[in-house]
Amino acid sequence: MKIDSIELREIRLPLVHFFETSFGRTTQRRIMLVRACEADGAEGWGECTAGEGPFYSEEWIDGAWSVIEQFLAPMVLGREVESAAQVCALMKRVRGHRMAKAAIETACWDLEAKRLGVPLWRHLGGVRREIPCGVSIGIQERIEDLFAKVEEELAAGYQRIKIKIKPGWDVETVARLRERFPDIRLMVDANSAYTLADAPLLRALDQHRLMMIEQPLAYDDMFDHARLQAQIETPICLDESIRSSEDARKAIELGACRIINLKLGRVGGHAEAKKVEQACREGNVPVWCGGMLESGIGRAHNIAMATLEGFTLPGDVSASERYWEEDIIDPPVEVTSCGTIVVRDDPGIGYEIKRSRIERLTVRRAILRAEG
Ligand code: OSB
Ligand code: MG
Repeated sequence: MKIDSIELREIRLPLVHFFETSFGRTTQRRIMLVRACEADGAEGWGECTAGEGPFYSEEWIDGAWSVIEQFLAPMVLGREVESAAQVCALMKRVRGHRMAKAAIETACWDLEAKRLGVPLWRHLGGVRREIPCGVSIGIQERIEDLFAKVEEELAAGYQRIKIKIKPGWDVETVARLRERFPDIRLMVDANSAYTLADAPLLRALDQHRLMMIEQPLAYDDMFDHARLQAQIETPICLDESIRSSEDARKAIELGACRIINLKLGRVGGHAEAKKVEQACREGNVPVWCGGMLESGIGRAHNIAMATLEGFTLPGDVSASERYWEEDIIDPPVEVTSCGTIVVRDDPGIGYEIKRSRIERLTVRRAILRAEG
């Protein structure tokens, strides 16, 4: 494989409903898409999962755009590699910036699978044709709004409900939700809103039989999570803290979590995600696929990844219609009445790219080519 050009585009997509976490509210996504091409015109698509601001992690769309233009694209363009699995090694000299790297790397995987004429999920080594799905419900203005949302998602068939929590929207909210829905599979995500001093509050969640509590403590911590896990019964799931397979190995060994939320962008692409999945399988830690409010392209990559063996729990990857009036892929991602997504068998990510829609939504574009 030799990438001849990388096209970057920024598109703007308004969310159907605002999405609020402990670190802020999003109403419109600014999404960077990557199209990687070989000299003969073969192409693949990837999506950068960085947010609008550096709040979930240090990365954000404008930083990712710059680091790709100035450093990452020049490291990849015109360089011959055996396969997409080697693309991340080309960018190794750049530290961090994993979402930016993943945008390029995942596009290369799509390209390679299309060239081979196989669906990406098979090319990655996936073992299931149907993935179990849950939903992530943001912080609401009123508890009644939360009840209505949960009602709606259960009616649609989703297998588990995750709600975002923050100080002031936590124990009481969970208690009322549990009272209203005694038997559902329920979990919470704090996005680093607490410290170890909040252990008593977090322990109060134990009685509500949650599947897990996601990232209660600092985004860059493992040590305090291990301490907290020793004090609570609810399994801790790490999201922000796991940036590589090495992080996964250390977190597991330390007892910092019992479950891992695996996000493709956060770990730097499919090759590293496969390593994280493997580390978790070896450590008997279940994984599930997280989401970053992706458009259809990122969503399709997530679906392919979630077919790997270790993905045994329902993830945050749900139907396009929950996010967008109209997606940029065809067909949109749909969920069955049993709360699953059935993988597609077309080559690569398996969905058609809606080029004219992307063209209309584009607010910025760059085409990068090998020097000389
Ligand atoms: O912590 O999992 C998270 C969205 C943006 C940033 C961080 C997170 C999330 C979600 C939404 O929970 C998952 C989704 O529906 O895509
Ligand atoms: Mg999370």
